[in-house]
Amino acid sequence: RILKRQMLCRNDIDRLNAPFLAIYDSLIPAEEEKAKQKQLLTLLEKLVCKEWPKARLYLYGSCANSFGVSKSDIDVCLAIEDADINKSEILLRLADIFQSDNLQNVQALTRARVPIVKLMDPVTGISCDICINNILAVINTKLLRDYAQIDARLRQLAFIVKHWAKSRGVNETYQGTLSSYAYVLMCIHFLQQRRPAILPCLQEMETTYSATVDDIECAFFDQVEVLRNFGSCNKETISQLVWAFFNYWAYRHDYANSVISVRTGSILSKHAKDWTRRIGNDRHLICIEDPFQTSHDLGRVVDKHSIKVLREEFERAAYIMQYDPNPCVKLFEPY
Ligand code: 3AT
Ligand code: MG
Repeated sequence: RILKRQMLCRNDIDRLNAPFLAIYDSLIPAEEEKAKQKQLLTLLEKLVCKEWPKARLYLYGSCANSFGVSKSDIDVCLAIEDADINKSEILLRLADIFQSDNLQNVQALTRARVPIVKLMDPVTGISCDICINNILAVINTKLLRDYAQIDARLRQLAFIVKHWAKSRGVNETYQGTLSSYAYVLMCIHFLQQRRPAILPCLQEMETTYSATVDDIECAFFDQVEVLRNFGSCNKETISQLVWAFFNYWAYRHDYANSVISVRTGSILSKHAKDWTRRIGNDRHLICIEDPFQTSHDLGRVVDKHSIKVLREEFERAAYIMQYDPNPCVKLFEPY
């Protein structure tokens, strides 16, 4: 009888596959939008190279890691070797250059945690943030993009989780909730942990790509074409995975002792990382290890108040997945 009941549940949950996939499809950016992003990048490259012929521009973040929904802003990194000039001067010079070329809303934020120039291109309507020499972000963008190519369920799950987080107001680092980057890492880790695993751990495999940035060695397996069948023994569907993801973060994750680590494809202990107490502003109430800057906890923005908000949202989502007659609507209801 128990088996029959489990099968019934499975059927119930699988009824949600089509609506979840429809939501996913509706969020994917159109080719036309991708083309506009390229067009803007080409324009910026042309302007930047006039001033610094050896400089390069890289797209990073969601416009390049394949986890970007439509109508997102783009993140650009200017890689420039000239060590003599300081970042603020470069940003101010960039702002001048862009302003003279009729780009709009140009603003140099030289005092921000990550200093940037912001602008809006009136031709494509795209807004853009440009930072300087944030090469680790370019590399973590590649890692995420490579993971996305291994199993289609990662991109589907991450789109749904990001959409849920934005709708529910828990994708705001300045309010103590998590960044999109952190949510994508949570999805990758979750799929590494399924049995059979849906994703491998690229940083534990043979090195086919490596780069050293600020003394940090970034090495991983990036020939992901050969891993296209990696997760095929696991037949879980998107709705089962969404259910299990929220159930994990609502009831199964050990917030007191565990750190999730995409780098090792496993759970580490807070104790081993010495993340057991508050140091400065790092409270370590939910611990997500950055795959390259391993001393960096992406959960460090979370405080005593926002951890409660976050956990209640995970519980709400788990409850809806289990009991609500119409989870695909209720899950994303604005808060
Ligand atoms: P959105 O679609 O814009 O919400 P995104 O993937 O662009 O998502 P963010 O805007 O949060 O994500 O961040 C842009 C990129 O910057 C993503 C990642 O490559 C890098 N990044 C963000 N936060 C961190 C961090 N704390 N440590 C290292 N890299 C980070
Ligand atoms: Mg972004």
